[in-house]
Amino acid sequence: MLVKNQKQAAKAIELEEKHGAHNYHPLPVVLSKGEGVYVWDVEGKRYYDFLSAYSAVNQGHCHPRIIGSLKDQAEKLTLTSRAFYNDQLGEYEKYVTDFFGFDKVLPMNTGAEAVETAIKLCRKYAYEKKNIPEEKAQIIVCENNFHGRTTTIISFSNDKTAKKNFGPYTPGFIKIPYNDADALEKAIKENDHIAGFLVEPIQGEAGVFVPSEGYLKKALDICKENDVLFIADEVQTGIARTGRLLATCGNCDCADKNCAGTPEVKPDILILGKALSGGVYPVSAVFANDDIMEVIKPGQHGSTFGGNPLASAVAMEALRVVKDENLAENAQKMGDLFRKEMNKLVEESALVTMVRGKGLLNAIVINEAEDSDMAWNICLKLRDNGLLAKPTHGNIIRFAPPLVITEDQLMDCVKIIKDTIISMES
Ligand code: IF1
Repeated sequence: MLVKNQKQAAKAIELEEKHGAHNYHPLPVVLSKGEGVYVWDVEGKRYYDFLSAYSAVNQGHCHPRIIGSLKDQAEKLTLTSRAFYNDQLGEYEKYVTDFFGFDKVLPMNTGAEAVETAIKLCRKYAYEKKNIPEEKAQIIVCENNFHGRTTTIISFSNDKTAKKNFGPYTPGFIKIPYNDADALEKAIKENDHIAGFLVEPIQGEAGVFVPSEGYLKKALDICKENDVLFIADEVQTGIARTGRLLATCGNCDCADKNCAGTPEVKPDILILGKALSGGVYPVSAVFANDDIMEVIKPGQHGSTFGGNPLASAVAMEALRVVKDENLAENAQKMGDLFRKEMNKLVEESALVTMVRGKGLLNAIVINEAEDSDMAWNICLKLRDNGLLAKPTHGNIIRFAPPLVITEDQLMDCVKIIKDTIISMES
């Protein structure tokens, strides 16, 4: 049996190699089943999933309630296009705008599509409400950003791998250092026609960089003082991943200390994706209040699948699960425990120099050059020991399990990570 399954794994890899574009370099493991925090390979070996499909399966793999909503709706109506109304979209739009505290939502499919939508919305608002001269709008972004892979988005990336030979690039973006509010103020003062500031509350792909306490609030205040739209890309940090419903501010009265995110940091435009559907269907969304969203008129933006009934039904259930299972609170608690344990490893190991993160979005930094393959080799060994993770840039390994993880499961993973790394100390 084992040989047969090993052949099945080899076959799967061979087929991808032969028939698929080589736009990824996956860890050599062939998965066939997922449930909660676990995934199984074709040979029946079980792993802890410490990537969560880049924070898209926060609710755990194949959550029964979300799968149930997918099945129920799939048997009724999956797609109508927006040429006609359907009985799910309006319900969904009311549900999510109440859930996150905005007047309106523009439903899309992928995170990058939602980022592109936010850029278009910001520019249109600039031309039609702020009288910025057409085609002159500038949007400030941060160095080492990751907002997706469309041509416009990589135009303002500084990641050579993601950018090289995809030009000519879209103009209208100014890059500043991340986590530097003074640099934001300077860029706004020194440049004309600034329409917006697009920022990740935590820079995920760059290596899970958590900004200083107060940075987001200070940046928001500077935007408000200068009539610049604050655009929060929470595709990766949203939906309870960082221990709060949002890393910025959700549907709360910030005087209330139970702010769902970071008190007082209410974005003008909020971008969500990934776990908005619990990882069972591509669903993304752009939120804004009426004064901004009303600049979009019929026929000016959209997509075939945006706001389809299946996505609407799935996303509502995925969000109900986040609330009902207190996933933000669990992410906060388990994240604190994880970093506490990883800091013990930092003390014990010469290989691990630091751990950083918020909630269950964390990363460890390996004491090797960026181009060393140590982080990759550690991930191969972690795989052998039953835990799946992948390096982000070079020497940084991201750890982001589904938010349903229990304390016992987390401590089991801590042991796997510690034993693996200690075993690799030279
Ligand atoms: C890949 C990581 C990368 C995102 C933020 C928008 C998007 C993403 C903050 C676009 C997507 C994914 C893309 C995937 C790997 C993963 C990722 F940071 F999550 F690890 F690449 F940086 N904003 N992130 O993180 O959303 O269009 O993918 O739905 O492209 O390799 P998308």
